[in-house]
Amino acid sequence: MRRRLLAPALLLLATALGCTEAGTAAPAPGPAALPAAEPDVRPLGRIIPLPASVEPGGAPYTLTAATRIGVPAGAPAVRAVAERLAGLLRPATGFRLPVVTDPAADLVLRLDPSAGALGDEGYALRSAPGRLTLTARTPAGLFRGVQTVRQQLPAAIERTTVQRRAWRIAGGTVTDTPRFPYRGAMLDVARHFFTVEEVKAYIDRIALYKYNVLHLHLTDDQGWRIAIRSRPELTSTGAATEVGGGPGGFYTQEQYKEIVRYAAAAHIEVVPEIDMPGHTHAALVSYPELNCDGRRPEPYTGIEVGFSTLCAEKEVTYAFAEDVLREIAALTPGRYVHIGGDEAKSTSPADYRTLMDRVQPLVTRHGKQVMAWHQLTGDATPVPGALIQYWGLDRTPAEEKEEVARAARAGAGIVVSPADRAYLDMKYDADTPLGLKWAGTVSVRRAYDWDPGTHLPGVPESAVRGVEAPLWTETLSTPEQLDTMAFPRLPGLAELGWSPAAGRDWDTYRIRLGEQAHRFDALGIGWYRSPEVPWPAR
Ligand code: IFG
Repeated sequence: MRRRLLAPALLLLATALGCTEAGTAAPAPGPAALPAAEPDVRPLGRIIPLPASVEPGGAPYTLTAATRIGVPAGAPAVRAVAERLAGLLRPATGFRLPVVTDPAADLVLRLDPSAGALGDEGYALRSAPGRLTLTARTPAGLFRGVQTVRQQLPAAIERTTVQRRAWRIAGGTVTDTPRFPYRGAMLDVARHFFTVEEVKAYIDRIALYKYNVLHLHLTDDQGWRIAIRSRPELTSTGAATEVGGGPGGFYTQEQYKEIVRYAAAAHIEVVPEIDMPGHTHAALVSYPELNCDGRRPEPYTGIEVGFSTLCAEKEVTYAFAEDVLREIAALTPGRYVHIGGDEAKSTSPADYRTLMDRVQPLVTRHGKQVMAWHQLTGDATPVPGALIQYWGLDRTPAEEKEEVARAARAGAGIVVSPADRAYLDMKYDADTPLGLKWAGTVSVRRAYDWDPGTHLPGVPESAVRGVEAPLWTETLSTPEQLDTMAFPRLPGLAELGWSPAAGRDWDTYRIRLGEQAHRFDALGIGWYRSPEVPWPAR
C-alpha cells in the first residue's frame, strides 16, 4: 500500500550516537567496553539466546569454498531450511555452498525422529574440523539451530558483499531446547501502518533470536489494517488514516497471506489480533450501525485510549464479529486468534461480559483458540484452551493479578508481557526521544532482569506458556524507529523465553549483548547505544 514520507532521522541519529544529556543510567560493574573487533572464533555458546547446554572442545569447523550442505533425500522441509542457511551464508562468503544429498557433505542437516529430548524446536550442533552436523527432531528445530550457526560465525557473515576472511565455528557440541513454547514479538500496525516488506524485515530480526510467534495488532481506534471481504468499509473507510493523520494503509488478504507464508518459512506462527470491544473506533467509523447511537463518528488520529466500544446490546455487533472472525480464522493457519479485550473503559462490566462471552465461541467455532489480554479474566470467563496475555505492571493491584492466577488454575495458559518490562515502546530513560512512558522507563537491564516463570504471584511456571515483546507504534512510524526501540532490548526478551533460568544473569548477559553490536551493524539495524552495556570500542 501507499508509502509514508520518512521521518527526519536527525532525532534518531542523536539517539543512536548516545548523544543524550546527563541522567542516563549509570553503567553497571564489569567491562565498560569490549575490544573493537570480534574474536576470530566465537567461543561456543557465547550467543543470544544462551543455549541450554554447551560442551566446547576440539578444533573449529571451517566453512570453505568446497563446503557442501548435506540434506537427506526426499525431505523438502529439511531442504528448505538448508536453502535458507545457504542463502544466509553465500553473500558474505562468496562460496557456492550447494545443497546436496551426498552423505559425504561437510555441513549436514539431519532429522532424528527418535531424538525426543529435543522436542519441537530443539537441536544438537556438533562442530569439528571438516564436519558440522545439525540434528533435530523437526524442521523447526533445524531452523533454530541455523540461527546458532549464524551467531557462532563472525558477524560479517550477515553482510551482503563478499568479506575476505576465515569462517570458523568453535569446536564442540551445543544441545539446545527452549524453556517456553511461546516466544512472541508483537507489532502494532494499526497506530502506524507498516508495509508487507517492513513486516518481513521485522520477521527476519525476530527469527535471528529464535522467536516463534509474530502477534500482529491489526485493528485499533486509528485504523483497521486487514481486508475483510464481507465488510469492505473496514478498509475502504477504516484504513484511510493513522496516528498523526498519515495515509494509513491495509493488507489485502493476499498480502496478509504473504506475511503468514514468510513467517512460516521462518517457523514463526502469526497471531492476528482483532481488538474488541474497546479499541474499535476505526470499525465504528466504518459501520455506523455498530455504534449504540447509530451515528458515524469522525476518524481519530490521536493516541488516547479507552473511548470506543462495540455495542453489546445490538445483534449487528455479533454479526460483525462473526464476519470478521470467520474470515481472519480462514486466513490464519496458526492456532490462535487474539480478540484483545483491553482498556474497554467505555464498556460496562456487564456489557463486557455479555460481549466477550458471546464472541469467544465465534473464535472456537472457526477452529481457533482464543487469545486475549488479561482483562478477559476479570470481567468475563476465558473459554477452555484460552491463552491469556498479561500486560500488567508491578503496581497493578493484587486482585487483578489474582484474576489471572484464578484463570491459570482453571486451565488457561498465560503469556507474560508486563508493560513495565516487556513493552518495547517504553522509553529507555527520561532522555529517550521516541516511545511512551506511562508504564515507566524500561532500561535494557529492566527488560532482561526478571523471570517470566515466576513473575506473576499465584501463577505456577507450569501455567506459563511463555513471553512476548509488544512494540506499540503510537510514536513510531518508520522501520528505523522500530529498530531503535526494539534494539537492544528484543534479544534479551528472546533469551527469557528460550534459555534456562539458571545460568543466565545480567552481568554475563550484558557482555554477550555488547558483542551483538557487530551483528546489529552488519544487518543494518539502527540500535540504541545504551550506557548500561559494554559496546565494542569505536
Ligand atoms: N496500552 C494499550 C495499547 C497501547 C499501549 C502503548 C495494551 C494491551 C498502551 N493496550 O497495551 O493499545 O496503546 O504502550
